[in-house]
Amino acid sequence: MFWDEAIETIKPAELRILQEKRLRETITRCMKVGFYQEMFRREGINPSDIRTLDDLKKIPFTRKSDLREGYPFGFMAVPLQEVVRIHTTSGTTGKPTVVGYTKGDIENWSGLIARNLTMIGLTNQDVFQNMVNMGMFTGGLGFHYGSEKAGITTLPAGTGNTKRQIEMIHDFGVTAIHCTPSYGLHLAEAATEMKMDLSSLRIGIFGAEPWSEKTRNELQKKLGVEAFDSYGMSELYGPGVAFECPEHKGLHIWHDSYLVEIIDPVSGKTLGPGERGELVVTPLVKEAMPLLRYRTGDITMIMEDACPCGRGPKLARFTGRSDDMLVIRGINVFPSQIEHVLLAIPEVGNHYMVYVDRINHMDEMTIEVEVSRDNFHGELADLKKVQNKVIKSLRDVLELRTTVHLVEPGTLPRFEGKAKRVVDRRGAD
Ligand code: DLL
Repeated sequence: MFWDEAIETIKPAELRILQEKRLRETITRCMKVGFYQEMFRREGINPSDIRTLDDLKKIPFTRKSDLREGYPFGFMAVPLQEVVRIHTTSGTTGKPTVVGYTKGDIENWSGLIARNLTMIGLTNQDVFQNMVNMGMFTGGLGFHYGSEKAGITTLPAGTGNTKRQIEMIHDFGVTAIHCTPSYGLHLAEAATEMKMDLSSLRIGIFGAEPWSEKTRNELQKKLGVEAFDSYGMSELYGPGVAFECPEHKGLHIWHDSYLVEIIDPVSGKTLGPGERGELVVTPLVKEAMPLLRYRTGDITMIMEDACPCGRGPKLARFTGRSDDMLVIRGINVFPSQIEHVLLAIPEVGNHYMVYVDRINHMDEMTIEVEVSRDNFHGELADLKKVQNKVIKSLRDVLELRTTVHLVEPGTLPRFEGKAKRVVDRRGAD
């Protein structure tokens, strides 16, 4: 069992001492990274100037776009021989963001997930089906290692083949599942169609994309589970950063491992508890890829009320992003990546529109792109090869199936001001 009472209910004064000690260790690790050496030099900061939590404000933010500069291994604070795992996630252009883990990181990360799973009541009596991608995405292996560490019987089911997933839940008496909320709804519908009894289920963990209370109610009713919200991001290890406890009012973040700030995304000014803004995190135990004041782009707030469970301050449910990143079926997509792909294909022009819809509970992305004038000879039907090329190139970069419609030159909207090429029609849900 992974209920670490001493750490999970640590008193604020003791927590501060621990955080400051770990902050200083993090600074030492960051000084092995060229980006931070250069930042400290530019800002005139001496590593020994950062001793307390108040000193943190002296350090500028780190952004996802900074990580791009270091592609692939520029942000590693240890030699590659000490990196035992690499995951990647979408970056703001064609290149992914690379995240590395030492053995110690894998221990820390799986320990945090084991704590979360224990917090929501999973034990070695449970059978857990992990229905997210087991590859470069952090969600699959992250939960897998955490749940094994907590002694839970774990099925690394991965994604796809919904019929087989449902049969496994039924045949193996699965008690807990993990997937994106949209896949959870899809699964529920498929189970109803198959007339399969999933009454062994009691807990559902849903995350990797924003979801609402309405979706929670639907998931709970249709799957017969208690639904828990799980938040994370690859740069901060992956899933397991913040997690709901059985109170279901906000997400606990482990303050011994993550230093949390909320800022106004425009001015960068620090906001207090109860004020909604962008989450900025300084991970305190990351070894291979330490980060300082990392701007997550995710909008939330620190909640004012203490939680009856005794654990530290919570984050409110995430309500959106401060940038233009889209989350499609749990996969992060930046509109700039789409543009990058289209501009590299000479047969299509640089006018395009992106539509995001939710069809049968699943996110669907449709891209309309104009054929370039040189390639249009009166019949779109002749351009099937071009259409397939666009679909394939998008899939290679985004790792996502998309629908592509080629349209005649000059038919898509032109913008005078800032182009608004992305239309998200998924609504509040
Ligand atoms: O999505 C890690 C994860 C895996 C979390 C499985 C939970 C479950 P990334 O692919 O790097 O990592 O995407 C991180 O997804 O910055 C948010 O914008 C969004 N996101 C993740 N969880 C939630 C959530 C994983 N519970 C990005 N609510 C983040 C809202 C979420 N948005």
